[in-house]
Formats: sequence, C-alpha cells, structure tokens
Amino acid sequence: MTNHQDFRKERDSAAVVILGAGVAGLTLGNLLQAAGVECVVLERATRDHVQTRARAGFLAPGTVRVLERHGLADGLRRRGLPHGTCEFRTADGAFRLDYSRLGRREQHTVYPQQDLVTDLLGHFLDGGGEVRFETTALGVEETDGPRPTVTVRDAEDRPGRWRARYVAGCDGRHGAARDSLPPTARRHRRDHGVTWLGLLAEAPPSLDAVGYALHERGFAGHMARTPEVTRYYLQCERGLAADAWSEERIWDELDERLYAPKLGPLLRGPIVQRGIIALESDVVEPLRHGSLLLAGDAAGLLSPTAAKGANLAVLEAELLAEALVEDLVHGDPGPLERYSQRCLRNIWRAQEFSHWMVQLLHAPSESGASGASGEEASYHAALRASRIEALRTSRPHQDWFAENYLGL
Ligand code: RFL
Repeated sequence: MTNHQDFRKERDSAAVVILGAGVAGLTLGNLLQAAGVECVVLERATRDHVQTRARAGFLAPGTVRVLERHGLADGLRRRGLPHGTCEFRTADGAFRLDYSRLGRREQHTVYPQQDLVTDLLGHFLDGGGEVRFETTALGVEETDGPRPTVTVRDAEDRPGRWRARYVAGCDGRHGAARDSLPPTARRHRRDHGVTWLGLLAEAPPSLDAVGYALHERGFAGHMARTPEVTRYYLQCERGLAADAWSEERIWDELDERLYAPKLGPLLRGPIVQRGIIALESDVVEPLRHGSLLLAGDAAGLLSPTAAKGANLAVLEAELLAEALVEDLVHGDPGPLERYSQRCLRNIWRAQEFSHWMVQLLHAPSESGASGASGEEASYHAALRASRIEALRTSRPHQDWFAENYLGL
C-alpha cells in the first residue's frame, strides 16, 4: 500500500483530500497536519466568503474541550461568551431555565461560527496547510479502491483531478461527496414542515438568555451572537420570500411574538442578513463508503432548533482524524472501520433531541385551523403547553433538557 508520505511526490495528490473548508473540514485538516499526515482542502467559495458566512454560534462544552485539546481554542477562549440560560415565553408568561446549574452543570460558549472558521483557517495556513479556494469538487470516483480521485473545476473553470488515499467529504449537504455515494448508501430524511425566516440584526441582545417564544402566530427565537449582534428567527409560511417583509414589519412581528408589550421591549437595529430556512433533518448511513468518508453536514443535517450541527461537525472531525492517523501512520485500520458506528450514536441522539425541540416549539404543519384538523391543532397546542409546564416545574425534566441541550 502507498505510504501516506509518498503522495507528496505526485502532482495534485495528497494522502487525504478534504472537500470543504467549513468547521468539519478545517478541524480535520488541522488535526491531520499536527499528526504529519499530508492533506489538502478543496473549497468552492472564496476565502473571504468562508470567513464571513454567519451561521452557528453556540458551542457545547464537549466541542470546546476538543478544540482546546488540539490548541485550536485561543480565539474562542479570548472572545467567546459563556451562556447558560434559556427563557421560554408563552401567552401565560415567561420562565427561565438556568441550564448551567442543571444536569452536568456546564454551559455553552457563544462564538460566531465565522470567527471559529477564521481561527481554524489561520491556524491551518500558518502551519503550512494548503487550501485551494474557488475549487469546486464535481465528484469522487473509484471510492471502492485505494486510489479515489476527485474531479474538480478551478476558479478559471479549468477541469482537474486530485488523487488521494482517502477523501473526506466535509462539503455539506449539497456537496460532491453526497452526490458520489454508491446506491448502497441509506438516506433517512425528515421534512418538519416548518419554515423560519432567519435574521441577523445589528442590535444588542435584548435578553441575557436564549429566548424561545411560543405564540399563536408561530414561533419566534432570540439568540445572542456578540454584544452588538443578535440572531432572530420567525416561523413563517413556506414559500415566503426572504425580502417579503419590511424591517418594521419584522420588528413588529418579533415584538408581538416575543410578548414585548408584556415582557419588555426589544432593542431594534438594522437587519443585516436574512434567509429562509426550511427545517429539515437527514442522515446518511454509513459514513464510510470505501475510501470516501463523510463528516459534518455531509453526514447528517439537523434542524437548527437545538444548535447541534457545528458541534457534531467538530466531534466527527476529531474521530475521523484519529482513525485516519491510526490507519495511515500506524497501519491499524480498526478505528476507521468503527468510525461510522461511533458517529452514528451521537448523530441519532442529537437528531432525537432536535426533533423533540421542533415539536416543542411549533404546531405540526398538518394541523390546520378548521374542522377535524382544528381539533388536531388544539390537541397539539395542549400537548405543547403540557411539555412547557413539565419543563417549568419538574426537576427531572429540566435535568434531561440540560443534559441534551449541552451534551452529545
Ligand atoms: P459547512 O460549514 O457548510 O462547510 C462546508 C463547506 O464545503 C464547501 N463546499 C464545497 N467545496 C468544494 N466543492 C464542493 N462541491 C462544495 N460544496 C460545498 C462550502 O462552501 C463550505 O465552505 O459544513 P460543516 O463543516 O459540515 O459544518 C456544519 C455547520 O456549518 C452547521 O451544521 C451549523 O452551521 C448548523 N447550525 C448551528 N450549529 C450549531 O452547532 N450551533 C448553532 O448555534 C447553529 N446555528 C446553524 C445555526 C445553521 C444555520 N443555518 C445554516 C440554517 C444557525 C443557522 C441559521
């Protein structure tokens, strides 16, 4: 078998070709580089785009520990903010769950995903790593043998081909890795039938907690990102255009659904980013197909209700790096054989919790407003009220919530 260091002699080849310079791909790249395994990252977007794409913000303690273990946590230690409280709001009032005092007594670190990606990228490049930006992977071929190839198109639209011993598909849900899976791959998918208008406001957080509001007009969410920037979510009709509502309408709607007249005003500011998010979840099984391995959103997508996606991406990247190093450096293929099974346990646990969160926060789409479906809607509304009441009053429920909200 080709030694992992022999790949350096060939043009456009690396022991591990990583698709995607996101959280999963860059964590993996850094860990392989630290272990002396040669790798290259192929990224469709520009460097500027990956460093400014605002998405996640809540890092679980386990994720922070992984990043600390590998010397990748300097930025988040300096600028990340601790967070440990959720506030649930309903027509009956509000209650706070201080989850940092429940369950394992840990807390989140709020650190914008684009800052984490910037840190990971800087560390990788400073250590001599290679990222080919504006290089789109088109497909992964010959994955059933020991020399898979990745077909690419570069910034000048020139075709190319990369050879590897392993290809790590960290290119998200719509990437080339998923498109290249053999027919034996199983896909599990759930459309939750719920749509969010996701907003980023240049406005300080209005609460010192994550705000989850259940309202007859639909769900609204509040999540701090930095002292100057806040993410808001509004459940909306599927098919709504992201720019359909004026800023004033958005703030009025947020006021109404977050019960601002009763519970205190929201700090307004310009909406600097907006997008439509259809709440969907899926999982690909297994995560290994010969010499193609999946991690991050490419392996499984979660609805953003429980803030798990970026956290799973980091954990999977660490497991994958360990397994690849065992195989390529120490000649032990065992961890790579177990990689998929190990990840799937975490993935399904996270799927289960985020599915529960979707059901807690939204009326199911099939329950309409009239007739039999009206009765069904009121049944589900009462169920959600009962769940909220259990969270408000029952310590075992609260511990369960904290354990799942923070852990993986
Ligand atoms: P990424 O970060 O999307 O990176 C994939 C990279 O692959 C590139 N790419 C390609 N490159 C080459 N060739 C191709 N053919 C390619 N196709 C794609 C892309 O340009 C990109 O750079 O995936 P990764 O690394 O798997 O990381 C996953 C996380 O980004 C994602 O799960 C989270 O953002 C989910 N998520 C949250 N997760 C949390 O843990 N906590 C949160 O608070 C949280 N909030 C969120 C979120 C996701 C959101 N969106 C996207 C709906 C809030 C939102 C609004």
